[in-house]
Amino acid sequence: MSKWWKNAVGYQIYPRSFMDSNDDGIGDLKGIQSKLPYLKELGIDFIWLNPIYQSPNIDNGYDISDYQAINPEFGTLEDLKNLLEAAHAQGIRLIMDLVVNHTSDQHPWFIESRKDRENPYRDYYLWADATPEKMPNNWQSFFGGSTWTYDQQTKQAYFHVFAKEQPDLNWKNPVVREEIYQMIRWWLDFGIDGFRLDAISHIQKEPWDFKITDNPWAPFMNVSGIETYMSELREIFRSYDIMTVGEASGVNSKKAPFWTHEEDGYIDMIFELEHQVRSGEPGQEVGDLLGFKKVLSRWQKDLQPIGWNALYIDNHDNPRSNSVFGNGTSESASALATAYMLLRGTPFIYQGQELGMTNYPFESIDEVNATDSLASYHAWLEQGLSPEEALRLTTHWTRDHSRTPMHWNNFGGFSNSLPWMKVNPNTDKINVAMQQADLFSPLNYYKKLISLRKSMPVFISGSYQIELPKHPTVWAYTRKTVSDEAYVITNLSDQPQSVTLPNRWINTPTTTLLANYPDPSWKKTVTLRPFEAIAVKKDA
Ligand code: ISL
Ligand code: CA
Repeated sequence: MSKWWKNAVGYQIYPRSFMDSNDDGIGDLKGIQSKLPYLKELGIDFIWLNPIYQSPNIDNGYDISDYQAINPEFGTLEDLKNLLEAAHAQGIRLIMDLVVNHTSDQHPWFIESRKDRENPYRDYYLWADATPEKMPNNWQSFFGGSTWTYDQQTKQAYFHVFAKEQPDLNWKNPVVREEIYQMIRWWLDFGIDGFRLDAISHIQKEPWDFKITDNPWAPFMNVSGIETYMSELREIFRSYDIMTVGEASGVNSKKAPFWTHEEDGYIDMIFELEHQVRSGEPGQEVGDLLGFKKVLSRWQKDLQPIGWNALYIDNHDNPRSNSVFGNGTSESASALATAYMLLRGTPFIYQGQELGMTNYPFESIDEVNATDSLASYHAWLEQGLSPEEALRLTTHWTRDHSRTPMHWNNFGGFSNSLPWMKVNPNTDKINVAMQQADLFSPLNYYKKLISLRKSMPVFISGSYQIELPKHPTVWAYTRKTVSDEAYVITNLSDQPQSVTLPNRWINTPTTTLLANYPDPSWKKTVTLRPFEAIAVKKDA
């Protein structure tokens, strides 16, 4: 199989918020197709689409009621075929989200399953004896509250690690696995180029009497026995020329090399969730930059001998990195871009990140959409907080920040009618049209960065060595192959930072590859300007 994804740069599209072609306020497949030239121009090689399947949208498509049908809000299967063909014609591949830890409670399997205890679909899900007062155990779901919901009809409870409308599938049941595998083959035969595997490390659970000690998620995070299911998935994946990236929290950097081993790993790469380090109480959380740098460095090191990384700083589940780790400026957007895009792995750009899009200034709970955020708002109210305070605590770190519509121009340009989520008012300052016209915009910087990455093999295959490891705000590293060396330094703070460069970096002639300020200085002691980024190569 070719390893095309090693040189590739991916672009994550949140379909609801990318481009609306029919002015109903919801982004759609035709909208995405209309923006392929934009993506081509940016230099990306593949798209990852967040779920577009039929869904009651309790969790914006992560609650699927039919795996083989497209949510009409997004279009039809025909539209997807057209998008796929148009993308392929431009040399852009397309991967889809595979959500198989759970389905929607509206999936026909679950509708059957909850009918009676003897139903043939009963064992497609996880049911256990319970009473309305007493659940089978005290495990907590990711979205708050018990992992169990009692069902009056059959007087048992069913299990869900996310919302109660997202019942977990019973992977222990071989019939369920066969259904899932058939569905996967159906999509691969349809011609898609791979999958992002949602919440894949949760498919195996501990026995219900497992006692939680420190980690509340331990009973369903990479639990032993998962190897069987992953090996079966590998069998299918390896028979197609595709890429797979697993969202696999709990698969740590010591285990990830085996999961992503080039010859016999289960999948090609992993989205680790660890580097999103934050500290502080709710409502005051801040990104922990030293933690961010340390975690990413550890993943670089641990996956170096075998294994491969998926690199990202933004996605649909987190606030905008340019607000969390940056200060909302073009400089911080390009510095963060430089820091992560020149690491070893396959970089992903989340829509709008290439513009340096920022967090949304929430003013009302009506602007909040994410299920977990709404749940936390109501929990704060129940604790007696005022609506203003509850809103502040909820929205400070909500994933909704990244889900507002894409900024195509001064007025948004996403839709001609009221969008499903409000457009960030700063679209008049941060948008595609303006940045295309500005040579020094984050958008144009991203283009240069992408083409630099692709033109120099050292950024693909070179080893990673961190420099100044203890520096709290400067991230510096060396990438090295037998024949080439590149040095990358970024000041990830809004203050000037004076640093002493490693001797190896300055005792040799170098050429600047890329910088986000004019006239970068390169000598023993340099004072880096706020969010300054410099990449150089050692001369041959
Ligand atoms: O493991 C976790 C925390 O340590 C969880 O965060 C979990 O892995 C993650 O939240 C899963 O997210 C994905 O699945 C969710 C969906 O809401 C998210 O948008 C998606 O990215 C349920 O399908
Ligand atoms: Ca639409």
